[in-house]
Amino acid sequence: MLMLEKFVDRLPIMKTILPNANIHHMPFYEVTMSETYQKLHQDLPPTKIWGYNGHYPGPTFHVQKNQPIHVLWKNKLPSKHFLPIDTTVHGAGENVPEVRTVVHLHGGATPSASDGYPEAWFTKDFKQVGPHFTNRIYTYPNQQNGTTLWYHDHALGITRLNIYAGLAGMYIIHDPEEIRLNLPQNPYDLPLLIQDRSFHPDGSLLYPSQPAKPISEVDPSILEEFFGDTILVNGKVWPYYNVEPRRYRFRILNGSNSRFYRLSLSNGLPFVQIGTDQGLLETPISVPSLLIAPAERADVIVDFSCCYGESIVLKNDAASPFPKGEKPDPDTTGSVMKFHVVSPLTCLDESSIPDILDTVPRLSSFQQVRMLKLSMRPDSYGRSIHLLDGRLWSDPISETPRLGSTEIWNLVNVSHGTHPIHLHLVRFQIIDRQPFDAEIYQKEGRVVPTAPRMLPELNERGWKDTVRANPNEITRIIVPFGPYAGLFVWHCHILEHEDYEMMRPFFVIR
Ligand SMILES: [Cu+2]
Repeated sequence: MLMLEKFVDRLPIMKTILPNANIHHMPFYEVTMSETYQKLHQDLPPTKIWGYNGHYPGPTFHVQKNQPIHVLWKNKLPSKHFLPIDTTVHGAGENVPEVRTVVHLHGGATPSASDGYPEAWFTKDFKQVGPHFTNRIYTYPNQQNGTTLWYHDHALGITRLNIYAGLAGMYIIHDPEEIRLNLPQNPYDLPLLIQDRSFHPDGSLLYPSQPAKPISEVDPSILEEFFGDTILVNGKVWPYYNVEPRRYRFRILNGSNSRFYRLSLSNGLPFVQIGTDQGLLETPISVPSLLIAPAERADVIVDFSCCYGESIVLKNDAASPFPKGEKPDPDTTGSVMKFHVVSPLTCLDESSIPDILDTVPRLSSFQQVRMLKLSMRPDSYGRSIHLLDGRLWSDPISETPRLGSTEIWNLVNVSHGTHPIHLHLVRFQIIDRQPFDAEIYQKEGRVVPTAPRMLPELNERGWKDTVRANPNEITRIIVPFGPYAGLFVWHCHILEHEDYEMMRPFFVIR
């Protein structure tokens, strides 16, 4: 393992992308995926990455609520992948081009044709396209609550590798109504995109071609999970950031392949969480630590006004795999970044945190209930394969909610780890979680609850698009299906699971 000095590079803030043109009063953006080299740490040679507009992470979209935009995503990547492809996983066989891309706006309420279906992929200059490809230009309506979304690659069977190569960026929907809340604003409103990576000594990205217990018949082989030994924020290894003694708003995104984080600040300062994946909470929730699974977002305020002169480490103590794996080493993956409260106040901090942020109407009526098992079994090589409802990606569509209807999905996790389950298109609420008897399930296949239903954490009681489904628990979510009909996917956001069968299509019918 490469030992890199921590907190020596300043936290970069991704550039804001500007539209190339306006078409019929709609901003039109062009984004080119390309290969380039980027300094990820002062002591590392430049690292080969794949970036949107040549940057890792990609530029940030700042869009206005109810202002639709068009985006042309262009693939200018090489025809060879630089990370190890396992041709035995779904959609990644010898019969498809090695480098395929398709962009998904995570959390976007997006029509099907612009949602980035995993088989709507395209190669360089659209020379080849996948079976579900229909259109080059995507439309994002932005008719949803102001919040932090992110865009990333979603090509079938190689999503974990394309995102690991660098294909991810932030997308912030600004609601003009939010101004009345007087929350900290730019330059005190900052994105923190957290990812783990490993490196070869020459600075190149290290993604193992074999799991810890190698599979001799399959090379390269997919891993059950990937955990890097180095933490990056906004594309820099263990950065630092000089802050003023005032309130900051951080839009935290876990963009890691498999790693969960339980974040805390070394001086005990709390996070005041104001928003979840899909928008503001009803009231601010002060939490000493913040658990965040792959693809989840947390919108938080940190008030540094008390700590002028202090250096504060953003720490992580989540086990990997979560929750039963190893705890991180405080010297490496147990640290994320450092804040130095050393900058003088440029002006008085007049921001505030109001007691009431928004209304989140509780959903209660529903038309359909589904029991969906999250399970695991060995494949023919003895590797773990994770399944949704016991089905493969290629099995016929089984979830066909009606447009405008509301459903309760019971996510029954009979596997060993927490799966962050993400549904495209929709936002949902977590109703509760209930533990069940794992032994009875193993012996008889019956789900017998062992304790009462537990309400979600206070900071989970907002609109969500990704939910942590813990092992030996039934996680119930209530989901209004809309605003569009059509073909979408739901999946585990541990990318190594998503790429190996833990993803299913669903079809919203009219
Ligand atoms: Cu999973």
